[in-house]
Amino acid sequence: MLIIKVGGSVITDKSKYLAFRNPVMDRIAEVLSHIREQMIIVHGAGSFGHLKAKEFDLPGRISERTLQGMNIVHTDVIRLNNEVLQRLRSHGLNVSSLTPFSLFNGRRNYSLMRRLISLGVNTVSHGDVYVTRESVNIISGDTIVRDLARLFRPRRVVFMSDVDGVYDRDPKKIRNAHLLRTVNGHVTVDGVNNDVTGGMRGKLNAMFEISRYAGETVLMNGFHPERLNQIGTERFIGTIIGTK
Ligand code: IP8
Repeated sequence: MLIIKVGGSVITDKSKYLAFRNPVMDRIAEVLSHIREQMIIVHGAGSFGHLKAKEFDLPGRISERTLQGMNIVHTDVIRLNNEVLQRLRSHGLNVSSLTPFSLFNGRRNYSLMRRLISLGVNTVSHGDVYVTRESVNIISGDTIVRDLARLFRPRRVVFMSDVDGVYDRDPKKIRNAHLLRTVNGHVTVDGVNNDVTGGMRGKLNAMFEISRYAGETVLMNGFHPERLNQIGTERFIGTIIGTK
């Protein structure tokens, strides 16, 4: 089994509310359509989630405002999910989409996902909002991937992000930063950390944990989805996380 996380910063312009990158998702879908292995695809929320989540103080205790924000954000991420599904379907990928808002009643419940996986169905899920007894929570795509990796022990988990991989220094600030082909221990990430689910630092921590459950955990650039086919070869551009 393969779990693929498609970053919100890849398929949306995170600075512009509701800006879907149709051609980018289309190329990713094309590459995925050639894979003959069971797949779970999880996408982030990008500008369909993070901007309104911040504006409405999410995650937060239940209030008129957070409940209103919950509905806005959920409606928006469903719109993004529909765009993603249409791109996948146009390349012949017939997938079931599972939306956390409706699946998670207070706790993160994956029983429907388990059932569909056991039937051999390819599934899609996404970062979302959901309600617990006291609060409106946000579940990031990375947390979903971590839960699924723990449950299904996939052969490989691939994170498609907006960078080539993990660098020894921040490539957005330092010109000759080097891409690391593998990272094993703790690496310092000197990046801006301004998104509601933790930014790059949070993602790396999640990836290290995931690498304990998956045969292989990979970070690569989603703007070059064809690199997926080069994983395991000398030509591959990306980072293998927590090699065993
Ligand atoms: O983009 C965040 O998911 P992520 C979900 O995977 C929301 O971090 C609703 C902001």
